[in-house]
Amino acid sequence: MIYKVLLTLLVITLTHTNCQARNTKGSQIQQDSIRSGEEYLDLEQNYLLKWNVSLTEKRIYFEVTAKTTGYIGFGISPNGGMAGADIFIAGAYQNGSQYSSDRHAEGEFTPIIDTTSDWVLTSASETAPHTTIRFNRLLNTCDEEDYPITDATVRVIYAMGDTDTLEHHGANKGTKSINFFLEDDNFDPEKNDSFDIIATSVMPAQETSYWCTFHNVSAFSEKKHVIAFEPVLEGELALAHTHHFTLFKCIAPENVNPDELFGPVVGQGLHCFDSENQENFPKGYCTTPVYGWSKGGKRTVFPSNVGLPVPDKLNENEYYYIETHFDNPQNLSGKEIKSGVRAYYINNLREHDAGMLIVNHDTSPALTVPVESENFIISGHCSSACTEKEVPEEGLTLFNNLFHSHLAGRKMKLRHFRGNKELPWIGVDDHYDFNYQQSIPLSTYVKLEKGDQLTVECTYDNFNKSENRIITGGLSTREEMCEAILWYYPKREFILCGSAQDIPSHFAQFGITNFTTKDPAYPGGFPVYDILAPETLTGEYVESISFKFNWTQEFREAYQREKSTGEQVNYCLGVESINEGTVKYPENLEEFVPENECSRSENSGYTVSISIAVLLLAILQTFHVIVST
Ligand SMILES: *[C@@H]1O[C@H](CO)[C@@H](O)[C@H](O)[C@H]1NC(C)=O
Ligand SMILES: *[C@@H]1O[C@H](CO)[C@@H](O)[C@H](O)[C@H]1NC(C)=O
Ligand SMILES: *[C@@H]1O[C@H](CO)[C@@H](O)[C@H](O)[C@H]1NC(C)=O
Ligand SMILES: *[C@@H]1O[C@H](CO)[C@@H](O)[C@H](O)[C@H]1NC(C)=O
Ligand SMILES: *[C@@H]1O[C@H](CO)[C@@H](O)[C@H](O)[C@H]1NC(C)=O
Ligand SMILES: *[C@@H]1O[C@H](CO)[C@@H](O)[C@H](O)[C@H]1NC(C)=O
Ligand SMILES: *[C@@H]1O[C@H](CO)[C@@H](O)[C@H](O)[C@H]1NC(C)=O
Ligand SMILES: CC(=O)N[C@H]1CO[C@H](CO)[C@@H](O)[C@@H]1O
Repeated sequence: MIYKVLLTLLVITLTHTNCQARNTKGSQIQQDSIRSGEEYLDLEQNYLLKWNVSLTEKRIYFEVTAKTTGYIGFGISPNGGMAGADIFIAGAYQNGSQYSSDRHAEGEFTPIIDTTSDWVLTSASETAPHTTIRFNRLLNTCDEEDYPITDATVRVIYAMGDTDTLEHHGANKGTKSINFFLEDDNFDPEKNDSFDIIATSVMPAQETSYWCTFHNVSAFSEKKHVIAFEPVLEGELALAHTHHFTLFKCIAPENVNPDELFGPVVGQGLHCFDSENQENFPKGYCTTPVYGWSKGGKRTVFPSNVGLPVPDKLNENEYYYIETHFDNPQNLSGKEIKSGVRAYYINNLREHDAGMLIVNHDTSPALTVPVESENFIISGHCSSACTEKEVPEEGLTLFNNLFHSHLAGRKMKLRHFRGNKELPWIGVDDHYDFNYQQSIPLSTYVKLEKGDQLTVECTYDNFNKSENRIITGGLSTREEMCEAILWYYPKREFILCGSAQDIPSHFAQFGITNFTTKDPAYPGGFPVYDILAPETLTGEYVESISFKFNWTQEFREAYQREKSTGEQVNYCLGVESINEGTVKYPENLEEFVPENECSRSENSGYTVSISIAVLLLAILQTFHVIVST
């Protein structure tokens, strides 16, 4: 009898322990929703992929309809190629029977069948000229031959066979970046009112331009909640040349009529950073970022308890400012582009108002990526001193993140520290794709408390080895940025928090003892730095440090240490702006180690130490049961 009680309790406690183990995310709040979407993987629209993710089942369901009566290949790859890809091949024979195999590829040749099969085919049917297959997989199968699917961007690869025999698929293959966790499927744009903030601009005839436009949104007589933002890019020109844009809100100073201040410039545009025209445009009042979109991005839908409050003041027109980055490598002129944002709003207000915070490393020469470097890490910190002042007692809930870097960006990570303890990463993207930047709903919301530190880590490859130049912080896509743009609630005036080495200290590392600045090289660029001393390095900073400086192995190592773990100057833009003090990683850091779901399941759910704890608990509880009965 006692054994039976013990056994029952053991089972109960074991289940209980497992539940707790899954909730080791500490201050995070588990979201229980289904993400789904559908996309053609090819331009010809011959391969349609649909998916849905169940966070509770930790499983992803796929359906592919492809214009083939041969096999359908689907895979997830580290970089878009075959090597290292996790591949599923399936189809239906003419006699109706179906086939499938879980495979992986070691190169550009027929993928090898996995030792264990983790993809499940639920149906395959063929109606010429199409085949439809349905299949699913655990997000993390714990099979080393499979690729774990996370809430980061993945590169999917696809192929369509001419026949059911697995032979070379010719041109019928390709790759696309997708984030399977994006869309919240309970949003129906048809059912909501919206307002547009859309610019019609003539794209400047230069390779890179930041074009800024002013916009007017009609007064609302009562408060609304914006619950989704959707990019509007009309036509192929807009899609091809709009690299990214940021929507800012314009706020007039007190006692100034916004209609008088901003009204005259509505509908007009200018080079955002062109020093000549600035005084005619009141953009200094348009500094609150509201929404960020980048190439490849989709609609951003808010969680069901949050909305972005509009307007700031009832019965007053609101003014916005869009900073659009156009890519125009062919220097096309006279091309009119219509791009901007459609905001969907509701009248029945939700529980919370939303705000936006940028955590970054400053965009300056202090962000210098060495020549011929791979996996070079730059860290930008949002200091504990800053959150101590700007985060309210009850904390802030972070629910959405957009990573932003340029062409050399390879990996991005947003880390979270409380004291010397590191909490789970807020965002990780090990396959960062410049052409696919997007506000991503966090699958687990994160509580930011007073005194917490956030650190954004950006990993770069200075890929253009033939050119052999350093890459510095800057606005063009060939220069770099390092940013995490976060949505949170409840809203505060807390908008920017980051760090960088100050310029003289940064320069001192190269032995630079005297320098000067001159005007930007292009409209909107940053000032150009000229080195005056020492004599061996005189000349423009990028030229000298690329070609005159001796990048010895020893220097590289010391420089990397400084850029990732060294002390930096912090800045903080909130209610009480602070720009003093230094910041780096916490001392005696206890690093976060992600839970290894796999080692756990291999040991059928518990380890020796858990078993002992469970046994002790069970004995204690049995004792308690016996005593109390
Ligand atoms: C997800 O896909 C599976 C398989 O197609 C389907 O059974 C399930 O109902 C879907 N779930 C939702 C919420 O769409
Ligand atoms: C259907 O066709 C395939 C390929 O020709 C064959 O391998 C399989 O045995 C057939 N199945 C049935 C049920 O006839
Ligand atoms: C780009 O085009 C503009 C206007 O057509 C011209 O003034 C400019 O010199 C061109 N620049 C380059 C780099 O070709
Ligand atoms: C902004 O929009 C409102 C309402 O449509 C209008 O009354 C006002 O004149 C507009 N202002 C400008 C400068 O266009
Ligand atoms: C690499 O550098 C060369 C030489 O300056 C340049 O022509 C080329 O456009 C660069 N490639 C990329 C991808 O930036
Ligand atoms: C830096 O160089 C300028 C120009 O040569 C010179 O006037 C100045 O004294 C120098 N400053 C220092 C600190 O050496
Ligand atoms: C760079 O430094 C290394 C190690 O000190 C030295 O061997 C090499 O000659 C130097 N190269 C140049 C171009 O000065
Ligand atoms: C005002 C309005 O129509 N709101 C709708 C917006 O869309 C959501 C989700 O689709 C609906 O639940 C609302 O009723």
